[in-house]
Amino acid sequence: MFVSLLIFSLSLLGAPFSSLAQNVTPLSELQWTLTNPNHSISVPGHVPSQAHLDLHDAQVISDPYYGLNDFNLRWVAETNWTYTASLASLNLSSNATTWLVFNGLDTFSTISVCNQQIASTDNQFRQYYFDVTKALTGCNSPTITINFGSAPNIADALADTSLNEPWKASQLNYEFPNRWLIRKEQSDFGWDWGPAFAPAGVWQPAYIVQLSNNHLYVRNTLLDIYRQGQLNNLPPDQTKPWVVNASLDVLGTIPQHAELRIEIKDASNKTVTSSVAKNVTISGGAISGSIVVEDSAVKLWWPNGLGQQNLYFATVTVVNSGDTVVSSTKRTAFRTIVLNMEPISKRQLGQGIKNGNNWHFEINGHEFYAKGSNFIPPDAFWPRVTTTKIQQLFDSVTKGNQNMLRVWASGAYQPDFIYDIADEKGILLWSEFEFSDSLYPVAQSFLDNVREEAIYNVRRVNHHPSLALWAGGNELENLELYLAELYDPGNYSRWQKEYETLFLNVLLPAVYENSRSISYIPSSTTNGYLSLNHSAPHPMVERYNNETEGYIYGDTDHYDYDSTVAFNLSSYPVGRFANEFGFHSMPSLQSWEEAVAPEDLHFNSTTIQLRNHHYPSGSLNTTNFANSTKGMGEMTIAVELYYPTPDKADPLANFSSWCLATQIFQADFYRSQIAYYRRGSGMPERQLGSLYWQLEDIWQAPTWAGIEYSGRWKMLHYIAKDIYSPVIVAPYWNYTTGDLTAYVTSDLWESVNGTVDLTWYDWSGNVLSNVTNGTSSIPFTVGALNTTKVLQTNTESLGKSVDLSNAVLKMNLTTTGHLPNDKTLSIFTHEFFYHPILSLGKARLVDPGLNLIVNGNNDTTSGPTFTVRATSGVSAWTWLDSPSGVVGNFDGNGFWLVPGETKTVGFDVKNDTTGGEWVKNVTVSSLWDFSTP
Ligand code: BMA
Repeated sequence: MFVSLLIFSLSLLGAPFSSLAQNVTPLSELQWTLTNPNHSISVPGHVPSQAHLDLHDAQVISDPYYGLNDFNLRWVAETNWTYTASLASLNLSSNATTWLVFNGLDTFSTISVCNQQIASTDNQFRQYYFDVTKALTGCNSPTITINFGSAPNIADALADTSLNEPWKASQLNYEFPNRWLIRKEQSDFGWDWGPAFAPAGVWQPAYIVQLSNNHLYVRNTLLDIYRQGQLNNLPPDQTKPWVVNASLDVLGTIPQHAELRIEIKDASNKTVTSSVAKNVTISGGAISGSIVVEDSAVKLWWPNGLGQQNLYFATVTVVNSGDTVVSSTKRTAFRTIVLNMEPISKRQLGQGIKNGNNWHFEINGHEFYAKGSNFIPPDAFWPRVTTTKIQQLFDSVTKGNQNMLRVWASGAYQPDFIYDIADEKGILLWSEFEFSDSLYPVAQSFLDNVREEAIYNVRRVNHHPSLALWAGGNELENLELYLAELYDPGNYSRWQKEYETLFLNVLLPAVYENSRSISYIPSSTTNGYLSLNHSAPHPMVERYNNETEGYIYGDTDHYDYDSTVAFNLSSYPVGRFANEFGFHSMPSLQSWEEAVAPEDLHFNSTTIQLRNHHYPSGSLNTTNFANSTKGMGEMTIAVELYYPTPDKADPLANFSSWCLATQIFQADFYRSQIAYYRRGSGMPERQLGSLYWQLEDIWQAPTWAGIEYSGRWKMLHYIAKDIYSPVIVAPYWNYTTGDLTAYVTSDLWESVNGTVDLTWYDWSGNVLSNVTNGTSSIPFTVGALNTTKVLQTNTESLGKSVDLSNAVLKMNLTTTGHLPNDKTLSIFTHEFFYHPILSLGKARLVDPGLNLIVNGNNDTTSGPTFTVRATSGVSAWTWLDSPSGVVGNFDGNGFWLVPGETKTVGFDVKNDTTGGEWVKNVTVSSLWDFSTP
């Protein structure tokens, strides 16, 4: 049924209702039809939606994620699609101006109303709005038609005609080519973790807006909250009051003498302040002004684990002669977040920090350790990404002890609801413009298009306290410019100039001219700037490779698919911040079963190989198994190097064990790196962040993800949760020299005392009394954001008295302290089992004799818990597995046990289709089970 939304504005000054201000109808309420060019397909369509989703709903195509549909459905991407609807039901007023407002069209559309062409669009990331009053005049049976051209075909056509083709050798190609020529989600054309559907449709909400005379419609709201005097990228003076700068982008004509009123309310609806804005300006369809809010009037917003997420509501109202014209309310908060890239100070040098520049975030003036991962598009089809899905995903983020996600630069700008959830949960979103792994065109029309996209999105999301940073794009300075210099030195200055044109001259001003609260970097991985001068025409001069020997600059990324060096600590980069690093693994059998036919469930079946896109085929070629085989081989080699290899009689059980084995290597490798980077907080590099690649899956495939498409946690997410605990103990082993140390590392903001118990066992669980300090209790004090050594020994000498293949060191830490901004005293514990032999495949594992007890099966409120006990040997990489039919996660997993030890964990159910029966089918295994039949 069609329901029209009548929005009245209630004056904050107490005036009575004004007359009809706006009539806003979501286009989702129309009856849409989707057709192909020859009308052989004509099915119900939706807004927001995409052609693939509507075709699947109408059963024209099967599930796009099933089997090899990534390849089979290319015809959908290569077809033009038309969405049509009648506007007859709308009762459009003839005394009003009528606008079409689209918050997102994907991508090449031609829009007609009453058979009159209104406009064409070519940017998925822009908001478009069109006055359609004339087209509707005298139109008896009004219709709207939106024709979407095939993005891959248009990109190819542009490539044929483009005079401004960026340098070819720099362009990483996945499946469909020429992605860099168009402003559409770059991973829609394929990526090394995802499919290539290149969908088309109205992917964001859209509206028909009717405005009677003198009324306005707010199409975008900018709120910028910063400390007086604050400048982008520089730490502000925290004693200054807050400035709340507001700016409304509107449709309609802003009255010349309009005022702006800004009211701030707290979460309980209590007014904090309400004042008329100063410095009001009206220009370019926007009205702007600001107020000052005293520091003491509001509470700060903090990220997860660092304090509370205090939220406020800001209402910005346009007032004309005492009457409210229009108002807009945004939920927001008070915080400063800065990426500090300033030179290392004398004070820092005095603390033992190596010279160079800083590269860390500061929240409300405090350094903190950024713990997290990289967030890719959660689905190949955005319209089916639900609030529930993101809430569950972000719950996993906070449960995983993460406080920051890097929103990777070639999906889409996140919709507001995703920032809203991050605001509530305290997840900082390092956000990026959508440019990745390519140089990009610099034709004027391309730059103008990008400028509009950037300004719209910067203004749209700036009110969210979770917004942590804007980065120009992914792997540009460190990879694209590096490749250009390496392979095309003769033209390097051209490529660098073009890069600066886009990333320093277009994107940087889009941030600096609309926000003072957010930092900007041109590239995700960067050595930072040589100079920053906000008054200069080009404020930022990049450092590039202008380095002084022995100094440390910038953030790092690290990928090494030669697993022989995976645990060689000297192969890890030393930098100030690790913004991505990783290795791929298989998803669980349960995830594979969602998407792959039973006969294809083996490691190198055609379907599984072709769903593995590391390494990408680089083209539309569906017979290129060579690259996939290489990626599958890397996983196999790593397992063979470090663990007993699965060898089960039942092929499905064997496949499942192999999937798990690849996850164990992945988790082991990431844990080693995270422990290393975190220890760097107390080392000369003063390393203050690790964000691994990648948080979650876009579909069911071998990827770097820690969370599978359904929400199921891989080994990685459990192990990351563990190693991101506030205070950790971890070993650091040079297996060539035998030098073994252990450090306690803390990201608390206060110094804490505690003990680490160290006990050597053999694999049967006997304490090795012949090892010096076979068992010992080491007291420690670890400073705020610091590390301290608790063990120094050598495994070569240890090997003289002990069979290293039959030895395990259990490290057990306990301390008490306060989480930042938390008055309650918490107990922090952490465990690490170290083995002085590189390959567990050569360790003298024994059957741990695992028992599993299900407690409180009938408890429907807190759910059951699971107690695991080892009875006869050390249980390595203990794995609780939940069956198909239930999605959720255990509180902990992948843990180790010595005989007699138990561990009890709960399970958080996200989706249960078994009516509780799943509990009976939970299983437990350990590394030992790989070699049992
Ligand atoms: C980096 C990322 C992504 C990529 C990942 C895995 O290159 O920035 O572009 O998917 O590693 O290869």
